[in-house]
Amino acid sequence: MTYLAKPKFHHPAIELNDLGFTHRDYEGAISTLCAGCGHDSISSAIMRACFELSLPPHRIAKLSGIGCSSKTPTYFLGQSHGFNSVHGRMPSVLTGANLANRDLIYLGVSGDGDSASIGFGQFAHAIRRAVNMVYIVENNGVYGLTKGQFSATSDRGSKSKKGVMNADSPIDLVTIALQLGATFVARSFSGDKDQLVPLIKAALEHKGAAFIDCISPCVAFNNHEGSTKSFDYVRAHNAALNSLDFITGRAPITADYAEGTTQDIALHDGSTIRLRKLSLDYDVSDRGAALNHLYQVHASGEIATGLIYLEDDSSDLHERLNTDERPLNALAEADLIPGAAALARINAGLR
Ligand SMILES: Cc1ncc(C[n+]2csc(CCOP(=O)(O)OP(=O)(O)O)c2C)c(N)n1
Ligand code: SF4
Ligand SMILES: [Mg+2]
Repeated sequence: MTYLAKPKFHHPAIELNDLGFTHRDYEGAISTLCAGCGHDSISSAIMRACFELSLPPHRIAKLSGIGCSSKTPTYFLGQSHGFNSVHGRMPSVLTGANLANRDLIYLGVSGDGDSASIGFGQFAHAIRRAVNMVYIVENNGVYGLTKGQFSATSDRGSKSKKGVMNADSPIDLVTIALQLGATFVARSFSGDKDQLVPLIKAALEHKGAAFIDCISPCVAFNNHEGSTKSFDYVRAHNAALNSLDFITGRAPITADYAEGTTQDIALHDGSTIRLRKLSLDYDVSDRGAALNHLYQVHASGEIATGLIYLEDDSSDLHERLNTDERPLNALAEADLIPGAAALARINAGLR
């Protein structure tokens, strides 16, 4: 048996969402990851975000590659569609699924090995094509599943558990996603649920490629002194730019904040992101400034977290390709084989 089903008993007064579901309806099998693994906290944040947004579980498709991180979709959203693909190939499988049926909500879950090493090209193309998805990298700086080798996101100078120094320069997926035109870019930490849950909610409501790099310490192989992805290191070096509240039409937030410290961003679906700025001069709508800021924060040994970039007037792959709005399985034979006259028209248009 590769996974354990969770018993479904719950307290009769358990909280219900707008669909009448409890958070138990968003759970999956019992996790088999190491106790304390950051990835389990991210699973729990995903479940919380989907519960709070009242998303119908059967409208969500979760896709992953290979790794401890990529195993996690088994442990959440047990009633959603799921596809555990090949190492580094999640982005192309997700792109294909999304092209076939744009009506589902796509959640790609990957690791730093899965996305920054073997799947680096796949990651890049899914982001630049603006596939409508939430793409989460559970970033622990190692290949956890294969026993802790340095991954491509491991910082230069950081030490392995056995004391070996990493001499290679790191790949920062946040910087790459910004350069590739991602319209929602964030970084968070598995140990900061208050920051992570609203970020996931906002990403789920975003149209286009929403990327979240979530630092997620590996307690078995990368949580020691000398690592820059350990719980202690990230807590001590977390340079949060902002924290946010995700406000749907139904749940306005009334808390008072000092003038100039908040910024409301209206989204397509009528909801609002309320940014509480911790770094007052930071502008989430300035891609160039974001890249510059990331460079400076990294050079000072800190880790920039929060909502790093948002382009609300975004588009997605379907809009760019002008595809039919109906899913492929809803198209009839006459739609798929329009006949000789339509072919002649297309050919004439190419002459
Ligand atoms: C094609 C292929 N190459 C290599 C492997 C071996 N392998 C399995 S998981 C993994 C790395 C996983 O690292 P990451 O994506 O960071 O996930 P983590 O376990 O750290 O969450 C590797 C190299 C594989 N399964 N398939
Ligand atoms: S090996 Fe590391 S990444 Fe894998 S489950 Fe254990 S703590 Fe998590
Ligand atoms: Mg990893």
